[in-house]
Amino acid sequence: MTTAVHRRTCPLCEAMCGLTLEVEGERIVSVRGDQADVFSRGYLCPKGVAVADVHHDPDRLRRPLLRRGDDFEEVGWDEALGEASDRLARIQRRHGRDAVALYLGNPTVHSYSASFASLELAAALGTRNVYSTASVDHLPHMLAAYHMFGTRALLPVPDLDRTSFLLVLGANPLCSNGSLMAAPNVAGRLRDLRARGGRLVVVDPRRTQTARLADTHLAIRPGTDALLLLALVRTVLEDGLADPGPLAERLDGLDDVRWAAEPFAPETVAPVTGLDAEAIRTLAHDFAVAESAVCYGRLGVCTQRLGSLCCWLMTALNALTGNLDRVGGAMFTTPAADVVRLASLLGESGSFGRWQTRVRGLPEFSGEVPLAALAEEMDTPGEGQIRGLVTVAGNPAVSSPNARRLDAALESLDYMVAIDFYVNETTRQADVILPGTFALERDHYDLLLNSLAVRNVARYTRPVFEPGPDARDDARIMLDLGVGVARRRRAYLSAVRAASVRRVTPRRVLAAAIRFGPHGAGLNPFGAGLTLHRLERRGTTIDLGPLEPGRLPRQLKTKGRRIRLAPKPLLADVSRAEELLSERDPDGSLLLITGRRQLRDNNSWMHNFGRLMRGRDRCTLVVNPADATRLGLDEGGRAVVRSRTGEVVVPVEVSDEIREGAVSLPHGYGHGRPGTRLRVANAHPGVCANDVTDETLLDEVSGTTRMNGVPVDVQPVEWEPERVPAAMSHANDKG
Ligand SMILES: Nc1nc2c(c(=O)[nH]1)N[C@H]1C(S)=C(S)[C@@H](COP(=O)(O)OP(=O)(O)OC[C@H]3O[C@@H](n4cnc5c(=O)[nH]c(N)nc54)[C@H](O)[C@@H]3O)O[C@H]1N2
Ligand SMILES: Nc1nc2c(c(=O)[nH]1)N[C@H]1C(S)=C(S)[C@@H](COP(=O)(O)OP(=O)(O)OC[C@H]3O[C@@H](n4cnc5c(=O)[nH]c(N)nc54)[C@H](O)[C@@H]3O)O[C@H]1N2
Ligand code: SF4
Ligand SMILES: [Mo]
Repeated sequence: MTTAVHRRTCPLCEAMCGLTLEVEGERIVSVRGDQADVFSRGYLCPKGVAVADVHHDPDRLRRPLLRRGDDFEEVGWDEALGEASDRLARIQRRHGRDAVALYLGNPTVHSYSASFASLELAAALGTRNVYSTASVDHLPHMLAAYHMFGTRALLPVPDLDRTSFLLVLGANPLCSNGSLMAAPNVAGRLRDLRARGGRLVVVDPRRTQTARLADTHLAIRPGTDALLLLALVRTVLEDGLADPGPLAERLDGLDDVRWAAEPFAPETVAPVTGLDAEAIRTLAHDFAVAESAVCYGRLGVCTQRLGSLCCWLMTALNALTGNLDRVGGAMFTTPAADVVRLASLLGESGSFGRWQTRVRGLPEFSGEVPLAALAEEMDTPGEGQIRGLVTVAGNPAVSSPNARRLDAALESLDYMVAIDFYVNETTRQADVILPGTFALERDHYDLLLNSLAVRNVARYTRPVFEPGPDARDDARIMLDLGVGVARRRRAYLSAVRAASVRRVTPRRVLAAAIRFGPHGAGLNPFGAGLTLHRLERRGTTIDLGPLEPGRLPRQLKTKGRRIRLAPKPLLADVSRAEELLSERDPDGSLLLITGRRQLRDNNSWMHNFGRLMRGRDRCTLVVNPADATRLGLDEGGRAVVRSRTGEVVVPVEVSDEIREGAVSLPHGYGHGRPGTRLRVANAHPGVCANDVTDETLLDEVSGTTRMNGVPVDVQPVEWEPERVPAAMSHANDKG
């Protein structure tokens, strides 16, 4: 049989590595890193190879499933979509539009067409109950950008390849491969940083793989990063180290920042953060005097009690030290399809607090409300209660806080539609499952991720496999469903809108965005500029050069193109940081952190492949030796972790890589639930970290859940045959 070679981008994480796939007939026989890719240069991680496993997975659904009693039956698309549209429209007619909720999961971001279509589906449903993973992920970053720059789409990216000082808070890019910082082979890039004399400082309660590469590791107490950042800002201002450079004339609110940071001297924050005052001062000085420097942070500082303050202060620190929008600092991309402009044209630059959730009054952000509210909106009776749900590429029964409550609430829904290709912990509860094609059967362009990359790159690829006649992609499914529900609700305007997008197709929107983008050909057919057609003919990654300084002013969406260095809603939250100053944990108390990405995991959905699941159990509780001794925990023994919301029983790993007072669980496990069809994953169930996270613990400003810094109680478990299975599986609490 002849072997065809296909080259395309890995769709699994933000790094966008180039892959070379060898295909014989319908089979992928090998996956390698593409040596010729100008961005990834041959790098790939173990998950990259597993794209073949997803593609060929016998557990992956290819046809719609309709619930029949306790089981599912395969049906045709028309029947499945017809029933789904009927039932959702009926709920909306009877109980109002908000009675149907939409949940958008993480993989939506990796498909440009699904990203467009999800906006249309939300518009067609016309519900205020839109949820996504943003509020357990990067919402604080977007909120800070919205308040400071006037658009949530303008997210700074660390200039990883040129900086001389990288300060990382609460991120482990060696395992996550970088987030809001698309960069294949982060380890290589960080080694390059060290080799050119640059410095790396990592702030993390755990000595992560990234921390091990660093010059300095500061093992901070969970949830106190805002105090550290305020102390850094204060020191920079107090010691005359502030020098915002060319942006100085655009900065508003410098005095407010000075005033806000005043109470946070390094000596004051030291005992609460668990860091040394002198180390904080040194860090502030080194950062400020470095030739270039950038402060970067991810989940550990987003999904924690003062996440929004952290995201604001990181950008403020970069701005004050002259490192915003300049080479080696926090920069802005010039992607082929300009997402900032596109967002503005589509009316998606952002909004805040236009409405509140029904039960707890949590604020809307850019058309969505916090995931922490989803369960209560479903299980609290009354007008406006959610009775129907559409999930798209998401697994909220594992990924949302207090996941058990959500799991139970799913069961109480009148109707649930899942656009997904697995019967997993969430979709097992659906009434209809609509499986879109996997990435290799779709065309691919990294619309969103290109705007967050450490270099300007662009690539468009055709599908590796032509989808079969009976296959549909996610975008088409969402648009069909949107049209179907809107029509049946007699919301003809919405129906016409969704139908016209379906007619135009996301591909044409993308083509226009590229043609009229910063590198585009515009209307000149003879120019050398980019068009989608030219990108398609190339097929490989095109390098559009390093990030350019001076991008910010033109892109600001604030009045008068000013930078709000001290936005009021964030400034007001400094009072919470002050409260934290006087807070002392009782002796022996423990805080759980659940940001522990590992190279062979991908959130909850890639545990179904033998090659990624070999080796020892990765779902363990990491405990500091001092805490282990105090609690009587042994390496390899089991512990029960309890919080307000629930408990899990998990193997213990004793290690001084974690600081005292913190314990760590990875997120994304908790398989083995009845009714799921995940042969390999179910043999490696692990426990669901979100069985013990708490939907009432938030970053209050944004409504983002505090997935890191959850108070827990930990005890050893002696072998008790009855209780262990009860605590470890959901078999007993679900019929
Ligand atoms: N291999 C792999 N890669 C992935 C994913 C995956 O599941 N697996 N998921 C992708 C997704 S969806 C995302 S959003 C990104 C996330 O990317 P990252 O944020 O880089 O990944 P995490 O492992 O969650 O890192 C969070 C770090 O924060 C630390 N931390 C916890 N609490 C605190 C705190 O209070 N303060 C500080 N300073 N640190 C704290 C944790 O110890 C952990 O090291 O990764 C993406 N890449
Ligand atoms: N405790 C704790 N909780 C967390 C986190 C944490 O660090 N700690 N991290 C949070 C973060 S950053 C994130 S992003 C979320 C992730 O939360 P989710 O997005 O809800 O969960 P995933 O595990 O990414 O599940 C992705 C789903 O999409 C399906 N899927 C994969 N590819 C496709 C596709 O192409 N089309 C369709 N239709 N479906 C597809 C998979 O089958 C799976 O059901 O979890 C969050 N939850
Ligand atoms: S780092 Fe791994 S999962 Fe991420 S894009 Fe590269 S190969 Fe794919
Ligand atoms: Mo994420």
